Amino acid sequence: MDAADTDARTGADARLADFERTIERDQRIEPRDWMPDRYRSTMVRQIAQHAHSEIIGMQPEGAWITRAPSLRRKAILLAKVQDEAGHGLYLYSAAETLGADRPELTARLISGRQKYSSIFNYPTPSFADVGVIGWLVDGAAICNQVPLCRSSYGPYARAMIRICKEESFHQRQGYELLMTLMRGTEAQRRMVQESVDRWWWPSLMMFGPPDAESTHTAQSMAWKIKRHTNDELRQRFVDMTVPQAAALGVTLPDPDLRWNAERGHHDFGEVDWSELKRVISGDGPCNAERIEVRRAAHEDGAWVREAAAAHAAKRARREGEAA
Ligand code: BYC
Repeated sequence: MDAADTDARTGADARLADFERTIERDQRIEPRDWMPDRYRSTMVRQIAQHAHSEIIGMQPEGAWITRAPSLRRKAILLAKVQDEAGHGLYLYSAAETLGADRPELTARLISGRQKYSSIFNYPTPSFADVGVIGWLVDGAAICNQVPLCRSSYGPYARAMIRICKEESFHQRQGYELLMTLMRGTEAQRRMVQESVDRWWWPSLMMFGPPDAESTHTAQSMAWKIKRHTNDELRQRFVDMTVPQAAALGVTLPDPDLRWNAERGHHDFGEVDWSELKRVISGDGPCNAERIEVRRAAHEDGAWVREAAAAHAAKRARREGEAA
C-alpha cells in the first residue's frame, strides 16, 4: 500500500468516526455532512415512503370533501387534507437534501417501486371514517412520529416538529367529530362503532411488521433514525387509545384486549400479519385505485410543470442577458 492509499484510508476512517461520534452525542447529521451510503439510502427510503403516504393519504378523506354534512365540517376537512399535501411537500424537500430527485420519487411511487403506508388502501364508505381516521390513524401517526422529531437526520427531524403539531390538531378534530356523533342518534353511534371495527386492526399495522420480522429496525435504531421499535410504538398506541375509546363509548374489536397489571400495559390479540403483507405487496382493497388516481393527477399536472419550467428558463435567459 503506498502513501496515497494510506492517506485515503485514514481520511475515510476519520469521516466514519466523525459520523459515528455525531450520532453517539445525539447531534444531527446535516445535508453537507459526510454519511455512509447506506445511511443516505435508508433515509431516502423512509422519507420517500413517508412523503408518498401523506400524498396518497389525501385520497380516502378527500373523497368526503364534497359530501361533508355541513359547511363547518367541509372547511375543517378541506384544511386537513391541504395540511397532508403540505406535509408531503415538506418531506419531498427533505428527501431532496439527500440528493433524491423528486420526479424520480414520484415515478417510483406510481410504478409501485416505492411503498406508502398500508393504511391508505382501505375504503371510506361512511362519514364516521373521517372521524375515525383522525382519531386512530392520525393518533398512530403521532405515536410513531413524535420520536422522529429526535431522529438523527436534521431536515427530517425538523420537518417532523411542524408535522406533529398539525397531526395533533387533526387527531383532536377526529375525536371531536366522533364525540359529536356519539352524542347523536342511535344510528350515528352504530355508524361510529362500525367504522372503529374496520379501522382498528389496520391502524395497528401502521407500525410495521413485528420486531422479529422487521428488516430495518436494528440498523435504524443504531443510527438513531428510529428511537423505538415497531412493537414498542404499537404497545404505546394501544395503551394510549384504550381510555380514549372508553371515554367515547366505543368498543375496540379485540376480545383479548385487557389490562395486564404485571406488565403495566394492555395485552392485545395477534394482528393478522398476512393481511399486512398482502396490502403492502399491492393486493389491498384500494391499492390499484389509489395509484391510478395519483397517476392521473400527475398526468393532468404535466402542463403546470411544463409552464413552470418554461417560465424558469425564460427568466434565467433574461437574467443572463442582463448580466
Ligand atoms: N405500510 O423493517 P421495517 C401519516 C415496509 S403517513 C407499508 O419495519 P422500517 C398520515 C417497510 O417500508 C404514515 N409498508 O421498516 C398521512 C419495509 O419495506 P422496504 C406513514 C410498510 O422502515 C395522512 C418493510 O415493510 N408514516 O402519518 O424500519 C393522514 C419492512 O418494515 C409498513 C411513516 O412513513 C406499512 N404499514 O419501519 C394521516 C413514518 N410497515 O422499504 C396520517 C415514517 C412497514 O424495505 N416511517 N413497511 O421495501 C417509519 O417510521 C418506518 O418506516 C415504519 C417501518 C415504522 C413505517
